[in-house]
Amino acid sequence: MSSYSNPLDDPAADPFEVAARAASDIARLTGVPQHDIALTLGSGWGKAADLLGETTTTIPATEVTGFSRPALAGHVGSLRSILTPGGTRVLVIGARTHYYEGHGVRRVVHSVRTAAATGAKTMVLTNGAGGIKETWTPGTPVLISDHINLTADSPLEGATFIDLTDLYSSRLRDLARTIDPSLDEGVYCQFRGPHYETPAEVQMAKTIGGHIVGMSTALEAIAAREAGMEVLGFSLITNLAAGIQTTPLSHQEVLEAGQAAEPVISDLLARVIGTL
Ligand code: 8IG
Repeated sequence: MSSYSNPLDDPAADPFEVAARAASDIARLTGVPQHDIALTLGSGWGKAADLLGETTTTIPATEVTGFSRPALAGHVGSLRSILTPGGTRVLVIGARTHYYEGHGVRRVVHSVRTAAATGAKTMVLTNGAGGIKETWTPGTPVLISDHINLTADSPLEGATFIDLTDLYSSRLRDLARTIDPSLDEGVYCQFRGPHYETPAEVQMAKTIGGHIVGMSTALEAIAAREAGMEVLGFSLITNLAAGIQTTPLSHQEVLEAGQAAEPVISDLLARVIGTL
């Protein structure tokens, strides 16, 4: 037995083997041997799972190998198995580990590797984020078209060269737009956080081609691609990025914008997942 409280913290551990153990925990605790789609719920998206179908099991994430306790109230630390009306099994991950928690990138992408090990072929990643495009107002959901990873880190270990072309599947984005043709899209910049950006950093992100600023998703998307999954990404713009909006950013405002948008984005997400 390992002496580490989380087996991923053992440098000698194989993260894919830990993910395989987590997937077998999920199969045992849910009675569902395989899931088809995985969905990570970010800030503002917490209620979106309720409309997907029947929740057959809810598991505290702490009962699954390798999962960390959630760092933030409002980030629900649970995994849910949902059966959609169309018969699809969706694994809902309400237990994101953020890079800024400082536990290393293996912990950040463990849920994605676990999802792949349960059999999921599609990874739907959602987040709350800051918007750079002036046309976006708080509460606007947007598709992620690509990302710029500003963490200077990678979930890939060793000489693992993975192509990231069309990482945020254009096929899945097109499908999402059949549900809501007004959905805009943008390039997501992952910053380390947990501080928000300075206005100068937001201008840098804009200059290098970014439209959305956040603290998650890019590293997870890379791991999903490595695992062979097709990725769909959504950001809920809960605030305009620093300097784009003239008032200071507050976490409370971010939560409120998420709550206000909840019914609309929940319906959107349920309908999109229904077509996958
Ligand atoms: I919600 O403005 C949310 N998350 N980096 N910047 C970054 N992350 C965020 C922001 C933001 N808003």
